[in-house]
Amino acid sequence: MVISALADSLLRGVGSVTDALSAPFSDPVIRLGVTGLSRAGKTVFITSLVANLMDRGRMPQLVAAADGAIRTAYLQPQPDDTVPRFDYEAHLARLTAPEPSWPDGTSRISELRLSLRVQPTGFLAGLSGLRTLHLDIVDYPGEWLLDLGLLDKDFSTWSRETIQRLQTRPGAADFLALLAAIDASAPLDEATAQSLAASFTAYLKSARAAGYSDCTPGRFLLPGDLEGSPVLTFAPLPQTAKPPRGALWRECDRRFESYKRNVVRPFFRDHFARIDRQIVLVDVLGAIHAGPRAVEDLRHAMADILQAFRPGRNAWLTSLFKARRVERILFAATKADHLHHAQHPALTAITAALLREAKDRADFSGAVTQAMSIAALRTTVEDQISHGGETLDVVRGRLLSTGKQAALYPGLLPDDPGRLISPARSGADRWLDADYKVMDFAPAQLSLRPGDGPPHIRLDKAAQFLLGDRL
Ligand SMILES: Nc1nc2c(ncn2[C@@H]2O[C@H](COP(=O)(O)OP(=O)(O)OP(=O)(O)O)[C@@H](O)[C@H]2O)c(=O)[nH]1
Ligand SMILES: [Mg+2]
Repeated sequence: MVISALADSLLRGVGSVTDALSAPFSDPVIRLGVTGLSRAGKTVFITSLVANLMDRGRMPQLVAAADGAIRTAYLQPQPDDTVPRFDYEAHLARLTAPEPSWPDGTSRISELRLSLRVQPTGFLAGLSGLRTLHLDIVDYPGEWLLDLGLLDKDFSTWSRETIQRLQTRPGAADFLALLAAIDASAPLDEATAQSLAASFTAYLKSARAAGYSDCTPGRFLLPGDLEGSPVLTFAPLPQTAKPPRGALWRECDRRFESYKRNVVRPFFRDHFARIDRQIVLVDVLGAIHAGPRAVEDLRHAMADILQAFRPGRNAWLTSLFKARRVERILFAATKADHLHHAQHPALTAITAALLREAKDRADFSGAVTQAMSIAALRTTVEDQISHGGETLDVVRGRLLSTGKQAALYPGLLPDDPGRLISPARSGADRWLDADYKVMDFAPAQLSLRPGDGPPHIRLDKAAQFLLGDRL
């Protein structure tokens, strides 16, 4: 407790001293951040990545796996004692069970250390011996990055903007009605604060279910251990002239500030600022399926999320990063196994275009970035069927709902991303010239050969981009 009262900068200072002291005796570490909005595919990605780094038979595009430089990979206790461990074994067991199933949603940060024993090959082979590299993988919700935007706002600005946004969003009617019925300058009554917070949370949930991505404060949707605490018991309120002491408005203002200080800042300080490499998983296909509004909202949410990777914008974040920065950022469209590979380049182009504006505004302080389409766990096989005299490229898999095999033709993605992004920007309600489908497939039953990890699409290429240069 005393420590958390110290200034952020002081804390960072202490951290770097211990890092420096232990550096000569410790092996190199890469901290890989894995993020994305809810259901983007983080848990499946980490599980499959770790399994495929331990059994590297399906990783030909990861050079150090293909040429045998990685000798072994094994799990070790992670360095951070207070962060929950990523439950790799349980997730893998579910995905590879005789009746495989998807992992449950995750609402908090977790971490796993995978250590790699590497023998340099080629020119350096004779000169150096086996060395160890630790890969610390950190799984955290992308929604938490959106909270960075709250740090610049005071309660009245945040309230005004949020209430304005609510007017056009589905599921906000109840909360707006409740707001209309209360007096924000009346003395705080905890039951009122609770019902406002509950109603506001219900709205955030329905906005998210309707495909909206920008649903801050992030912990309202993913409370973890904070559920029910005062720091999550507030809601945006209309500005009132000079709310008296003890008024509901004052107390919500105080809790909003407390949320920033006790929830948002510690996450950025203790976790985010220590990341070296980052993968941002994006369910682009899901948004396209949900329609133009969801695509537009995803574009905005991504731009907001990416602010966090441009610390120059925020003085406080800059002071945390000091000379450090995130070196590589991969933007990966997930669940590419819903598409025949002929359409993967179009999906990658749409992903890059969605991020374009955010990327153009700054270069992420020099980080190397790339867009890619991947499937961490491939659930389908490709096929062609003839339909009305046409040959269609389809994928086949087992439906999650019925367990039956089905063929999916998700629609033809345009080669020019502008054909989706322009109507989304101009506020169209639905796609004019096409219809896009997704189906929920169950994980396929696997019979893995010794040495092979779970099947995937381009996980090896993603790993090469994220870590290849350090192996
Ligand atoms: N077909 C296919 N579906 C996937 C893949 N990865 C994830 N999914 C689907 O996406 C859902 C969410 O995946 P998770 O890995 O749990 O996503 P998450 O980002 O960890 O989700 P939260 O923990 O809720 O934030 C899964 O239940 C699957 O239905 C993939 O590689 N292929
Ligand atoms: Mg998860």
